[in-house]
Amino acid sequence: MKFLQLNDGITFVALFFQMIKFVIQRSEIGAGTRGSSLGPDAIKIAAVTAGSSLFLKYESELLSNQNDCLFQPTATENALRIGIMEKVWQEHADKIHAISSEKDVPVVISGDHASAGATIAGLKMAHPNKRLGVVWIDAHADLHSPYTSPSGNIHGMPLCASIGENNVEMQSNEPLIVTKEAWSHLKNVGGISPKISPDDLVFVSVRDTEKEEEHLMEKYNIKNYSVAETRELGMKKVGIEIQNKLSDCDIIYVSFDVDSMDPDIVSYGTGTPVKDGITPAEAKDLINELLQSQKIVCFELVEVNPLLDNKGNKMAEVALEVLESAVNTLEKR
Ligand SMILES: [Mn+2]
Repeated sequence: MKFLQLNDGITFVALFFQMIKFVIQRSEIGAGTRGSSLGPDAIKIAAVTAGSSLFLKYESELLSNQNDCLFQPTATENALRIGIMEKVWQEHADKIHAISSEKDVPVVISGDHASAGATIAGLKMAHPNKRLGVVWIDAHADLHSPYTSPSGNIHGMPLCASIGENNVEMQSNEPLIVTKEAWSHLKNVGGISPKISPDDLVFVSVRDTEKEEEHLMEKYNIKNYSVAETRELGMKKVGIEIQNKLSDCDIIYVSFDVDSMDPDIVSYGTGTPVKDGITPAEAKDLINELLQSQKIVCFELVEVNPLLDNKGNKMAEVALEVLESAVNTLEKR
């Protein structure tokens, strides 16, 4: 039950149990290319231009960020700015925890995809005894750790943090002690690790992986619906299959990286574009199919980077369409 405060001060009791709340995360310190911190604002500008009331209709919580640390050099080359990322994740996870504990549904709009590790932490903090499934719609598997990452960019590591995996079998780096300690803290945000089982993780549209990540995908037999397979089955069937696969999960989080989409169809307005992705229509169809389920406790959209857009603000405009359609589906459940 919700008590809503109207502008004129009248309070009334709303007869519904869940409310959608936007969470705006402008952190971009997990990315290797600059500009994704502007993604959430680019989406809001797209909403103004389109005359969309999306951001009027729902409350927004704006998280603080540590992006000024980008002016400083970082010593932890295998996990860049990981000490500062701890602060970012803690605040983000606490916010998701608070919203999800109220049984509200956070719809998170983030800069870089590192944020998803904190979203998963917050959901697990809110629901420690529930089995959490994750649908990861992305060109990338984000299954690196400081022990394997070639770039040190933490936006490639959120899933290893969530499954509590270092992947030392494929170790190529020797992280500093300070890096190892901070990594351990990231894995343990909320005091629960691992937060998800690799059995409860499904990929869609992943098509740019490194051997270290492929090792984990094979080791844990993590299903990836390739773009070709989604075309063969159709997104409705893919959505149903994913729900069946995650049928033992109590709650499900859907994480949508806009680079899952084809940059030649949408635009290059994202940090690490990869050709031959899904179309915006396919993304909407899949997300709508998944979000009809009452098990969905959170939806996140990440990695819009207007500084890289070759078509004006196109990526943010398409992201807005996906977001509006996702929120509509959540409303109708
Ligand atoms: Mn990606």
